[in-house]
Amino acid sequence: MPSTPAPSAVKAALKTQVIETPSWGYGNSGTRFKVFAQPGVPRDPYEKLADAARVHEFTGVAPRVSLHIPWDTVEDYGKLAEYAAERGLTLGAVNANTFQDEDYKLGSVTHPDPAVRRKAVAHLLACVDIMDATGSKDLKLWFADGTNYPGQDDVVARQDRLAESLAEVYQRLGDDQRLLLEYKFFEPAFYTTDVPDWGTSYAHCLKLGPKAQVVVDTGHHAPGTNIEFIVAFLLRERKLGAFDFNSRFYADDDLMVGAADPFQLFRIAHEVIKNGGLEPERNVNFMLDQCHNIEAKIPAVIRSVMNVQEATAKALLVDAEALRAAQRSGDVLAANGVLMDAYNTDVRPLLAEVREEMGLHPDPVAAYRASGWQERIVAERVGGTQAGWGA
Ligand code: LRH
Ligand code: MN
Ligand code: MN
Repeated sequence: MPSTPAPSAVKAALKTQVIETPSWGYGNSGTRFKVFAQPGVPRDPYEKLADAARVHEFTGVAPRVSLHIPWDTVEDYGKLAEYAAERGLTLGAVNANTFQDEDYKLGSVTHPDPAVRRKAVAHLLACVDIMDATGSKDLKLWFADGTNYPGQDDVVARQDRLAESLAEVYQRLGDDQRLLLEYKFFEPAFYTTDVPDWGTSYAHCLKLGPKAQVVVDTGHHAPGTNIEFIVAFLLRERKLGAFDFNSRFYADDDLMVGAADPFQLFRIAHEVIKNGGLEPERNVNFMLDQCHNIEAKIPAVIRSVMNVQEATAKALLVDAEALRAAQRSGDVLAANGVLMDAYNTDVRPLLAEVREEMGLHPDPVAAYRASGWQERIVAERVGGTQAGWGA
């Protein structure tokens, strides 16, 4: 007999999910060809938080904001955390940036010159100081390091330098802080990348210890890669630290999550749910890593949060018992049918109910548009800054 999960349990689970939004998603961004500035965008990290607070106000599930250093440099990080707290927010992952400095042309933590490596590690350690001040728990590392030409550098020596640098940063972490290592298969390096895939990230994290975990950025894989398999594997190994959600048609497009392939997002969410990834003790950080180059930014972040919720809701609706029974009996079509039934459910009414039960408007984008915030920031903020990305 089918035993679809009780709506009350599905709703309760949806209310516990936290989606962290990126500070850089609120600023102007673009491609290497052009940045299209939008009126009213934040001029400093404080204004980014003010916008993030609107996303949380209308969705109820986005109370944390990732920072990117130096894009979000401020004098006093304690003050920034207080400003966030006054708006019902906390500061989330601190993203280190060792990819926009002249010195890093040949790499940062894997650079052949020890002086450059020192500079890069010093930046990572400074990011942990910032975490101490903001109360952030996650140090998120993505390295642009790699080579463009065969023979350019010794790939194994680069792995050694990477391991040594990571170990020094790992030592500096507090008991409740984590190092999250993100991988990406290419760009900006085009021949070798020092952390190109989950296996490389996993191997380094394994060696570092329990406070090191892998970040899966959904836009960082070759076309056709089965991302949900990676997610399932890492959850099984207790090494999935976080997601950077976005979607891609071609490469690292950073489009809104769920826009390009909502079915893939559902398959990922299914592995998350099935393997305990939503349980708070697993501490998987569901982050967005997106840039809204041509669309209105705040509503786009709201839509992205909703897209993650929709995929999660569908995954929660999977009839796990029926799925297991079909799998045990080798009924391939029935097993696949169980997943497709969940995927094909329109969960929007369920999520509208969840929001109403949380005291929110059932349609967060409409509520945002009616709030007058956009008109206010357009009038008040003159000379918005560019997100570091595309700068
Ligand atoms: C790299 C990346 C990484 C950076 C962000 C801005 O492509 O995904 O997470 O910090 O983009
Ligand atoms: Mn990312
Ligand atoms: Mn990326």
